[in-house]
Amino acid sequence: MTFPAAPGAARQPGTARTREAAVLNRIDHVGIACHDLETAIARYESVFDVTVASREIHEDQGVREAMLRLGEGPGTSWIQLLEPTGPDTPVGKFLARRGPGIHHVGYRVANITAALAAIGARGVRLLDQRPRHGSMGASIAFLHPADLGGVLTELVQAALPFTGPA
Ligand code: KFV
Ligand code: CO
Repeated sequence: MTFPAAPGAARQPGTARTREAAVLNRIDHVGIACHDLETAIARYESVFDVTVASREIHEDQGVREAMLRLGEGPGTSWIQLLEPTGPDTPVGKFLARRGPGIHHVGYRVANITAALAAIGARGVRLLDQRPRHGSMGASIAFLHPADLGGVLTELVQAALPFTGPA
């Protein structure tokens, strides 16, 4: 079903434009906290026959991470293995409190700036007011887990839209 947008209504919660902006297109990745990245990679590779497509360090987020590819083409999604760079980081604190396991879910959006505005207008606390640099050139932003059923939620706008064959 489509909702015609009223003129000038783009910034009001509940309008067609904000509904569109807040759409989560699919799961981009599941972030999994681990104590040792190389050990976790070896385990996932040997159990699932997945391969690492990218390894990066994000000093601003306090993580070393690896992206393991699931599938091909426009439906590709990822397992993101996360090792903290120190104890006083989001993943370091999470590991100390809960141990290894699912740390966050990343959802793909078409326009992260519009999505943040729309979702913020619905009362969800934005941990990032503006997008920041994420894995593989993506723009990312986090939403507070306390407003989303205890799930730390990441919005992901991919670096480039997929243009290859389906
Ligand atoms: N999931 C659910 N709840 C969580 C959580 C998580 N991952 N981390 C912390 N909490 C809960 C925690 O259990 C506690 O709840 C409360 O948040 C405060 O925890 O009910 P409780 O007991 O009060 P603290 O004090 O340990 O943590 P705090 O300093 O408040 O920070 C929590 C939070 C979510 C605000 C922080 O971790 C954050 O800003 N995270 C966003 C950034 C991030 O996690 N970066 C690492 C991934 S980088 C990534 O994915 C990249 C680069 N990428 O491209 O995909
Ligand atoms: Co992530």
